Amino acid sequence: MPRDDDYAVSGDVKLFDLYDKDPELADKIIFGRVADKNRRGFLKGAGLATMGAIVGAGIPFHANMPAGFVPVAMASNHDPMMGKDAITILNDRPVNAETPAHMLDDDITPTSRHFVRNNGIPPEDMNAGTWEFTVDGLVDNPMTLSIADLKSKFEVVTKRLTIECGGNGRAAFDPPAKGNQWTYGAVACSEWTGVRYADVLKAAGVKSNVIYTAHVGADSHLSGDETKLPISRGVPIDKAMNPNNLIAFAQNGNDIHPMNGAPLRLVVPGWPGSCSQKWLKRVYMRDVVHDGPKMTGKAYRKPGYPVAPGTKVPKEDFEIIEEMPVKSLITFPETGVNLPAGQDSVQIRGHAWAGDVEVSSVELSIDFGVTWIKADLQNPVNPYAWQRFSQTVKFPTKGYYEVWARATDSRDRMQPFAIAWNPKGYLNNSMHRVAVMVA
Ligand SMILES: Nc1nc2c(c(=O)[nH]1)N[C@H]1C(S)=C(S)[C@@H](COP(=O)(O)O)O[C@H]1N2
Ligand SMILES: [Mo]
Repeated sequence: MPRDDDYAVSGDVKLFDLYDKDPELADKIIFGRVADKNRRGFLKGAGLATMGAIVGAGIPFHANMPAGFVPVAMASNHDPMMGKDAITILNDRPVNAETPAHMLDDDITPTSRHFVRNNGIPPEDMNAGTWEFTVDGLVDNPMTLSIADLKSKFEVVTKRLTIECGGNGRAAFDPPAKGNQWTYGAVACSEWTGVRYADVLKAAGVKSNVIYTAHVGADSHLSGDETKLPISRGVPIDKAMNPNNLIAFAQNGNDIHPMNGAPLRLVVPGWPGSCSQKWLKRVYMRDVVHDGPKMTGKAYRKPGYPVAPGTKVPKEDFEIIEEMPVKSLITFPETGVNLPAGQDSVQIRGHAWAGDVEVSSVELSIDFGVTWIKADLQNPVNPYAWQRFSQTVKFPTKGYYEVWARATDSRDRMQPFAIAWNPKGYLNNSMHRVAVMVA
């Protein structure tokens, strides 16, 4: 049994370290006692003083804090940044890297800040000049095309498209879910140039019995087994025919980055990033739901009904994840910011997006969700581009605050405060919170 002083409480206490080692003791240190899950304002006396010491300031709205609440200031533990423009490397074989929220402030995500999610080993040959791409399966005119053919035969279009990994936000799952422990940064909105997936499918003549697509990339399986694909996903033919999906050969006006699928990739926005096959070599049309690697079992699936955290769910109750849920991200200020003395207001900025539809409003709270302030929200520049929100908020006194953001989509679905837990850790669209210290 560790003793209390094994956990020196200081400004650098990290939420995860503390909770990993001994959650009950952590609760005791943070909250003074095990949290009463049902009421607000339980925090007083020593607990409040301890929490204030950890976040480094008094907490003006502490009476509004939900029971069992852990200030976000304690949870920001980005590793030293390296690699692709200082984004956070989660894994190097396969390569997985996410971008801290405050580095996603641009309307168009620079290539150097586009997250990377690889399931296998990228191909060595990414030569755009010799690349061949095939459309076959249940089509009238199977075709093999070079990138030059794609450019000459089809209309070339440029669109800003949001790609988000289905597992973005998994790190917050409790109990934890296996897989990349993405925090917030497995999302990006780059500008992609290519031809419409739908135009190519129409030219190939999709047969009337087709219900699903199948996508194949040139990356290889981690095991080295050449007969295995690391991932091959597909989408229902109706989704494939959406005119916003691209077969892209350029990212932000240049060649696609090698880690983002050079020289050719699918971009199927609004659905899990896994639908956007990188290093695209082939798509084939099927009269059954595609059953490639990571389509079956529990991959990119969740139970068809809500489950309590930790529930074991039978495999047959898992359903393929389709549209991604409404979400927002605060990209300015960076969490943990100290406002200089004399400054009591700041312009909050970020982006919001919503699967196949638009975001209709974004609201901010600085008092732990008791009151909400409507943010200015821009229209998307094109369907599936994320939408800029901004609003200046004024803090009534000095102390520790959290800014919370919640978006609502055009179907009136709103981001929740809590995670809708599922066994594989997908679709966490709980509100983003950033810590702000007012001096
Ligand atoms: N060929 C191939 N395509 C792929 C993957 C992959 O491992 N191989 N990963 C998928 C997943 S899970 C996601 S979230 C997106 C990520 O795209 P990015 O790495 O360009 O950000 O690519 C998808 N396309
Ligand atoms: Mo993903």
